[in-house]
Amino acid sequence: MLLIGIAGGTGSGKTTVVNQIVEALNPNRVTLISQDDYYNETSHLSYDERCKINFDHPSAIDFDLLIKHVKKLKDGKSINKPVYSFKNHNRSTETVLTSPEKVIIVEGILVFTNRELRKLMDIKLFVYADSDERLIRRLRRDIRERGRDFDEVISRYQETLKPMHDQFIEPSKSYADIIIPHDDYNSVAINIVKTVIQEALKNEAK
Ligand code: UZR
Ligand code: MG
Repeated sequence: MLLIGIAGGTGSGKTTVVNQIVEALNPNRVTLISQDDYYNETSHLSYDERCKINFDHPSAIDFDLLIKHVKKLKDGKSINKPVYSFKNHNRSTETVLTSPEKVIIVEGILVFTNRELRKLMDIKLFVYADSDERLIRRLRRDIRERGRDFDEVISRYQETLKPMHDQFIEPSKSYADIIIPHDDYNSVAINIVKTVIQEALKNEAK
């Protein structure tokens, strides 16, 4: 079993890279774990209080549960994966029964900031894009898909996203085995990554 960690700032293109890897590994199946589903359970807070949470700080993530689940998957056991609702800023009541495949991907902005989680990863990829590109993508996505308005996205960016990115996410790049520049579709880098993963799977099978 191979555990791949994928980090990178918001809007860097993590989801695109993940999809390309999943496609490239076809017909091998991949178990995908997103850090977003592991935000702390905050049902005891009101909606307004939840809106004030700093979602870009490592303390917003339930790393204990995330690590527990990753270890379980590595042991070949299934997990009940939490499901996060961006609309309510909270974990929803449902979970998804998730089984371990040969390749497990853990993706999220902060997944390299936790040492214990890092140590579980066999391959670490960091997706890199310039901050203006990321802000544009973030604006588009949050307005179109996550029900936010322009001012809300901009003030979040200035108040928490950018400072947290500079403090925690950007420095975690140094833990990466491979940095993927993703200002545009990068098929060369994806092919390299695909080869690295297939080699690792072959070595495992020996
Ligand atoms: P990606 N996030 C929200 O917008 N709302 C939430 O309830 C929880 C998280 C954001 C979070 C982070 N920051 O920048 C982003 N904020 O989701 C991470 N504010 O997701 O890697 O897909 O951009
Ligand atoms: Mg994403």
